[in-house]
Amino acid sequence: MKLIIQIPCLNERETLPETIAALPRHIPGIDEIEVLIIDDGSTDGTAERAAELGVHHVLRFPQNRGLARAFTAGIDACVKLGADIIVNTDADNQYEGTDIALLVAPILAGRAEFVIGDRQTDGIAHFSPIKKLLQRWGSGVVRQLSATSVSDSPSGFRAISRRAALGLFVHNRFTYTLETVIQAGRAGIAVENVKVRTNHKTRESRLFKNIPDYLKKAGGVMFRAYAMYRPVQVFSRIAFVLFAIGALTWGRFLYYFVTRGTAAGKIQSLLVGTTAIILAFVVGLVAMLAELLAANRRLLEDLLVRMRNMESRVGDASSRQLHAVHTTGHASWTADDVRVGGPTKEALPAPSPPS
Ligand SMILES: Nc1nc2c(ncn2[C@@H]2O[C@H](COP(=O)(O)OP(=O)(O)O)[C@@H](O)[C@H]2O)c(=O)[nH]1
Ligand SMILES: [Mg+2]
Repeated sequence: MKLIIQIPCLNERETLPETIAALPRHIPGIDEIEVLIIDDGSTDGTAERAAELGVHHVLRFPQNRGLARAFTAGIDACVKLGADIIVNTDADNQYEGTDIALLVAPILAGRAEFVIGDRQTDGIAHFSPIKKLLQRWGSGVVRQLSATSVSDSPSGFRAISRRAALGLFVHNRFTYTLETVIQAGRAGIAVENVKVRTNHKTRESRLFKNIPDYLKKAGGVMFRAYAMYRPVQVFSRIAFVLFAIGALTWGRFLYYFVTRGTAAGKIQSLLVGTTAIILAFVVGLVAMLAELLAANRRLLEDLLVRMRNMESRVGDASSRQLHAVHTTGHASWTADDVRVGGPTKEALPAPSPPS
């Protein structure tokens, strides 16, 4: 059983040493642990620092492509590198590294394929009350949209089985966290929550400037993801509302026409009602088209899953080249290493100051 811990990074040279040092070198039930860094166009030498720190693989983008793309490229690389389980964590040592053992436990036990670390945001001292409220409300909305019981959907601390990873697709550029939960839930993947610990804040978030910025981006992502996975529900509800408006305004017109015998002064109702009913039919047609497109998307996704699976089994050199994964040559961390005093935390090079 091989675990690859992937860490998306944007200029994380400073915090990477403590993040790597905190990762577990051995977990019961796991034979091999490797670390993959996704360096998304960092300009502070993150990739070089990572190699010095003993990470096993570095995937480097020459320029910034954003976290969502880095996450999916990392997942793709991990599958090709033979991961049975992939754990995603932050480079700012936000999550307690030893809790990775808790995250992978439900997958090892065969209960779940997608495990989300619940940061228990209500207890985090540096989160403002409004941020806590929004986290709670946002997770509630994602629970509804995904039909799962996920308690902390924006958490980036996750464990994903190889099978679930093969079927993950992220279409937005801002964040993978919400869309992957909605997708996993709708695809019938078993999702589980695990309570995890978080560390002190090392710096401000690189992803969102402030709460309105987060709401704007996350709201759009959630709506698009839901519309993509449940198109008929979204568009037929819109069509129903339009039809109801049309029926009411038409009813108003008819009422006056029948009781007063004249349509004078009620022509606007007639116009609004007719327009709303026509729009309802158009949106109804859009719902049918969206469902046809969704059927096509499901077929394409099925093909992609098979292709990813095949690619990961074909000789790995070419596929690694395709994704520019540089393998550093450091040996995997195994249970034997720990017994013979191999690359334990203490053996890692001490963090050096940034140049
Ligand atoms: N690949 C990539 N990683 C990023 C980018 N922005 C942030 N990250 C990484 O994503 C992780 C989460 O970012 P962070 O600032 O901690 O966000 P927060 O935990 O939501 O406050 C960290 O490991 C960052 O280095 C980006 O544009 N590309
Ligand atoms: Mg973070």
